[in-house]
Amino acid sequence: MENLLKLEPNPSLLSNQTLPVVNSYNEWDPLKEVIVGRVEGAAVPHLEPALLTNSYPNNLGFFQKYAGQPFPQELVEIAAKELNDFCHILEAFGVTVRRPDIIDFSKTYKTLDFEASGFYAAMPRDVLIVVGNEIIEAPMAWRSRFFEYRAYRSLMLEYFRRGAKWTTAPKPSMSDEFYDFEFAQKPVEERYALTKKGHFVIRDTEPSFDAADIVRFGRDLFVQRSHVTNNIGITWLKRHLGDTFRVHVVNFPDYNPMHIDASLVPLRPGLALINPARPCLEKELFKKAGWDLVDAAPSTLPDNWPMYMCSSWVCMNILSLDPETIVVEKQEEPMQKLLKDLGFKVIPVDLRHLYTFGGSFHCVTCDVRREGKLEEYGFSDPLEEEG
Ligand code: DAV
Repeated sequence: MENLLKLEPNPSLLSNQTLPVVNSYNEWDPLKEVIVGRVEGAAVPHLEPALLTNSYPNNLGFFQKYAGQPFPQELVEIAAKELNDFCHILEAFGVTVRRPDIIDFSKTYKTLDFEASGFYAAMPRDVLIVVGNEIIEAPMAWRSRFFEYRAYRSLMLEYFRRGAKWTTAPKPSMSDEFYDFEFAQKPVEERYALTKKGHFVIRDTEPSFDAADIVRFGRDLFVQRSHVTNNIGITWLKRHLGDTFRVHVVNFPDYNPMHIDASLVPLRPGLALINPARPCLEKELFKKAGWDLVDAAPSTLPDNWPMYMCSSWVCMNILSLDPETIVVEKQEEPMQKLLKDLGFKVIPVDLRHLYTFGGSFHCVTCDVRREGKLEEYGFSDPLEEEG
């Protein structure tokens, strides 16, 4: 099959190539430069509608207690150490590591539409996406994340001065009309039932997306509608990227959706992980393109581990150093075994305390530069225009 022939990377063509300052087309090509987030300065957001929707009911007490204050210091210290150690490991593999500025996110701010305090710069994946040679700042949908881009501005300016194409997608006003307050107040089961029918906490009044709702497979990008990504945001992305890229909307039986990178994770051309608890509804699309979808292994995390922002499926939120080498959390032995059985070299790294802040290796990074160029991996045009 012609499609499958295209799946082989050709290292000899790539090794001596001079890469543009920003260059990343997929999640697996050899990694050269990466931004790794920080927890220093992290603050606990107020229970705004979108956060209320995405947090789990047993965590409400934590948010009520700490809203507007710095994250408890002992949590910050241990997670900051894990991140620093992760950076050193990346450097040992020859990857250039960049970090955002340290900002005090507990400061309050006021726009013409709302008042809030901030969150953190721990998850560059949520704010930034590199599509080819362009770096895009995502609009974001939480009031507490409105100014998060500022932690990355000195890096963005540097990349821009060095020749990068830098875009900021329009930010929603985050005014009261943008959110469905009634939805956010409903009991969790009612919200899930409504989300199953296509109802989300943000409305379609203004474009919005988090970069982490998008996953890159070369020319083809997959995006999910979520509590932070709306249809008009997806339309903005499609129109902005034009014909060079194809944006496909995919769906998962995830009724509290926020970010696609614990649901669909490509590992190398022709192979992706999916989440067995919320299997992709468009499996056929991948099969037709010659891709195998493999179920991720569940996390080993104890049930009582504090998880304020995400599920334990972040065990599949890995970072690929190249199509053969993957960073996996040190205590996620079943995930490690699965990947080894699939032929990967696994690098186990501690990051469990970072889970408490809402993510793992993919979330805490933004790959600014990978070797490689624009390729197709067997997919066809999206069937119908959405949004
Ligand atoms: O499964 O809870 C994880 C991604 C967080 N940025 C989840 C989504």
